[in-house]
Amino acid sequence: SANNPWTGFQIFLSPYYANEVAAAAKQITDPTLSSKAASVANIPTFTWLDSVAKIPDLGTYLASASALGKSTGTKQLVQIVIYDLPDRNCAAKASNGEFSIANNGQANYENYIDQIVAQIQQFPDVRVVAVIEPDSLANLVTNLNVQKCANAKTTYLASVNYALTNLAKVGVYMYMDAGHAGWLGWPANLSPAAQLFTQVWQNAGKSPFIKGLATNVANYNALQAASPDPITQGNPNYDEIHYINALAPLLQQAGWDATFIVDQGRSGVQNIRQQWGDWCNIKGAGFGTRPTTNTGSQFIDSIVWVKPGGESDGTSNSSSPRYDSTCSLPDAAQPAPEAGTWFQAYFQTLVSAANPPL
Ligand code: RCB
Repeated sequence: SANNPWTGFQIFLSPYYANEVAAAAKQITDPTLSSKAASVANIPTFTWLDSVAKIPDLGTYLASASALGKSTGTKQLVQIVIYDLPDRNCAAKASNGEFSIANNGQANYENYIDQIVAQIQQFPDVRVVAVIEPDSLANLVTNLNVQKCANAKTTYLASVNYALTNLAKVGVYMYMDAGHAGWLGWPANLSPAAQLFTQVWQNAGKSPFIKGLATNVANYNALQAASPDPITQGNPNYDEIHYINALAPLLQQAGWDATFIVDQGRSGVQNIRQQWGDWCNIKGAGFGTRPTTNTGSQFIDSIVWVKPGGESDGTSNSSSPRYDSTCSLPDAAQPAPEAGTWFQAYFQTLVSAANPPL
């Protein structure tokens, strides 16, 4: 726990999410539900830097966190997601990004990282923890049959390396995204995944700031399921703890004592999906276990809420350029707005179905 980046720090609450939640709670007429909804603003989530335009917000948060740390005497920790790779989200459409490989994407990405680094180095008293590029390396493990992923492979690797090496220089604690139990946790995917992650860690100089891996980001799996969801179809790694317990030793064999963080923000209700690969605005989901470093596992530094619950996974509007048919499946809540934008009806279900209750 001395190596746990959260130890001794208080998590700085994202003002952006707190505002979204406060506005959402005001729209709820039932007073009990409304006050439960409002309480979500006190639960820490991650800030997704999913475009260059969001970077100035990071500067504002770091300045506020630094001032708060000084006035309260409790050091602050800011949680961010690095999420702007060129040809982002290569196997799906809902989260396509602003940069393309064909149009200067790698240089644009390096500039994006440079701008983040420039903000962070101004506030050495604020600790920063980052999730690195959700879905990207996982797509390189399982989706090289998709043309866009095959084409992106060298750019993803070079860009992730740039992010890791440069963020390490300013002391950012990092967890690379590692999909989830129902993706890389299949026995056939485990060792290719371990090989890729250890390779990336080695190529980035084995920095101690590269702590390990983040799992279940924006997904719906339990950390510890009471029993296997039928959709897990015999996968022995049917929840995140089994996945992590299977993956960690493979990383250790390669010399990396990696630790994990696990997103449980929307994992409160289980057995609600028709297929394990379904990921878009799953109907009936509830907020899950609150963020805590009391994880019950030597491998897990913290349970976290990476995906801000209430923000959409993708639009169900089939005429949108970012339409992904996954968002129209029978287990997807509809109508759903564009990825990252507020989905009021969905938020209300997360609140009422929260487990533990709010
Ligand atoms: C991403 O989608 C899905 O996992 C595995 O194959 C099997 N068996 C979105 O693109 C993820 O569940 C596949 O290898 C192997 O033995 C993002 O936009 C799904 O989560 C595996 O690849 C063995 O019976 C979104 O942000 C992921 C597949 C056996 C993100 O999800 C998708 O892969 C898995 O099947 C059976 C949020 O998590 C990407 O292709 C599904 O079970 C299957």
